[in-house]
Amino acid sequence: MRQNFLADGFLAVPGFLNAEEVAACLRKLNQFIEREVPDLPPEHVFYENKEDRSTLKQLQRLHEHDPWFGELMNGKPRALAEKLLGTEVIPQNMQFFNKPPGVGQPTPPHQDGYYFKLNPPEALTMWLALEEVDEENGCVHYVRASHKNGLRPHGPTGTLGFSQGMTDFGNAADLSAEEAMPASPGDLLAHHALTIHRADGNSSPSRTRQALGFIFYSVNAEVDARAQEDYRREAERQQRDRI
Ligand SMILES: O=C(O)CCC(=O)C(=O)O
Repeated sequence: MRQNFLADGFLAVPGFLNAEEVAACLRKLNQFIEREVPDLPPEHVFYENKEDRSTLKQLQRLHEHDPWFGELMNGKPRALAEKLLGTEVIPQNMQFFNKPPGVGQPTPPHQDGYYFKLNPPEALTMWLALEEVDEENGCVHYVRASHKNGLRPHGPTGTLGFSQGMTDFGNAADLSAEEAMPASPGDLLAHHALTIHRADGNSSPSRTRQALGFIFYSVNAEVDARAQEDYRREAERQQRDRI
């Protein structure tokens, strides 16, 4: 698995969680969204349309808000992250990603390393499907082996939750190496911090597109605290302007 991950910059692990485990995640999430989300700090809760609670698109730092999520992250995902990166890891963020039917916006092409501000950029993100995800409701697309070519330029996107996107994405090499990653409930995707990825919006009139994200940094990666703080302030400012 580590060899494939290092060669391609991403890996798919079908059936990472079984049906019972996925059902437990969905139960817990539904309960959390109903009971806890109204009291979370606004910078941890993103809606497509703030006036419409059914358009919830992202939750941040789940592992800090509820120990159930922390335990989940520190179990199988953390063990796999250590295998793939080949080092001990620091759990950094656990997220909920949804694309609500009809209104779920595209995820702009980006490299997570641009957001992380790490040196060296040794980190990975896992993305766990909680329901059927395909081209219609906005599956993830990866650009194979793109993690080998360093960070590309990014700029503001106007997309809440993905405020920065690549400004030079879409040349012939990007497009020919791009791969759609449809997934079934319980399937896990993992990508390196430099792997280019994106997703379309949700064009289904009725299906949501719910997933969990887990971010792990290698213990060898140092955060450029100043660059990260500048970026965090800017992202919060952009979000406040929209609230
Ligand atoms: O859920 C998505 O559309 C993309 C998620 C993503 O970009 C990430 O986990 O790094």
